[in-house]
Amino acid sequence: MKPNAKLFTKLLPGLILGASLSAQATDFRSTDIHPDGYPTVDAVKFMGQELSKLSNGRHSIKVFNNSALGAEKDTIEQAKIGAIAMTRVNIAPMNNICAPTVVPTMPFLFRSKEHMRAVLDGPIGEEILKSCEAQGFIGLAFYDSGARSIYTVKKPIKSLADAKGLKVRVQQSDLWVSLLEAMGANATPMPFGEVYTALKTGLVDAAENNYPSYESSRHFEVAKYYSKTEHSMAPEMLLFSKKIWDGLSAEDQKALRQAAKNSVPFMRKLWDEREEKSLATVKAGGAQIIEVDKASFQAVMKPVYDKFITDAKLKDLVKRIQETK
Ligand code: GTR
Repeated sequence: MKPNAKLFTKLLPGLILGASLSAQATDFRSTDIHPDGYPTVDAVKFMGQELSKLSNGRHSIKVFNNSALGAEKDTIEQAKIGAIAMTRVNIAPMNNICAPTVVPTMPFLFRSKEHMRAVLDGPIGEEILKSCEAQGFIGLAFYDSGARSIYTVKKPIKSLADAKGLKVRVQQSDLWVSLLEAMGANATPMPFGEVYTALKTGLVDAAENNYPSYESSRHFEVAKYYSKTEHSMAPEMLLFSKKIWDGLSAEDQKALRQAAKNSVPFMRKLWDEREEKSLATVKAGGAQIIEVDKASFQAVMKPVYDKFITDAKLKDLVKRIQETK
């Protein structure tokens, strides 16, 4: 069977389900690119248990992780057409689809984990989640994704000058291309699943991510220099298919929203533990953690803001985030 035909057969029950959900019991299908035990995967499983409780055992969630249904760009498409109910993705692949999602991705915007959480838990987070509805997605929650930093194969980055000319893998988002270009690097967008080989074969010189992804993907085995640029705290998102959502009762929609909400503190606890554990694992595996002149990176980000924070609404969001204590 051709890969596409195979994927279609896997998705077919979802398509049929998507058409006539209403009152019956449903095992909602959700996707993730990460392996078993990764905080996002376990948090969505927990959300499923919460949903089951809140719906008196009628509904549950089945997680297809490990990229079983494709890369994040693909699963976003699948959710849009109602072939799957939910997808857990980083906010980055939504940047080209839903403009307000660029805001929490912006370089050096959040001052700390606490600042990021305060913003995303409040009205600003709600507004950004809601803004994806017009594009066919119900934004249910944000999850943590830590701070992203650059890691290199050959030589460490210590200040901005070291990033010049480096081929750096980025997520599939125009904003991410501009962000790395602002540092003087050559940005190469590609799905996460291809990055290990790209680093190993020299197709790229570097990538960027948080500690848990650097560790779980084993990228630290091929790119040993992890330079703490901490250039973005782009969060994770839980997106539900509006196509399926619109066929659910108000009561079921409420249960889904509540279950997603309940999974956030659970996820954060897993996340905080995993960040520490991953850091220890990569260090033990030979990775070097390098302090950088962060200000030199921060200083060149104005063109990225000029290019992406274009209208009054986006400017206001940035301003309100900066003003959030
Ligand atoms: C991870 C994130 C994934 C994906 C990946 C990437 O930190 O959890 O959703 O965005 O990074 O770099 O593609």
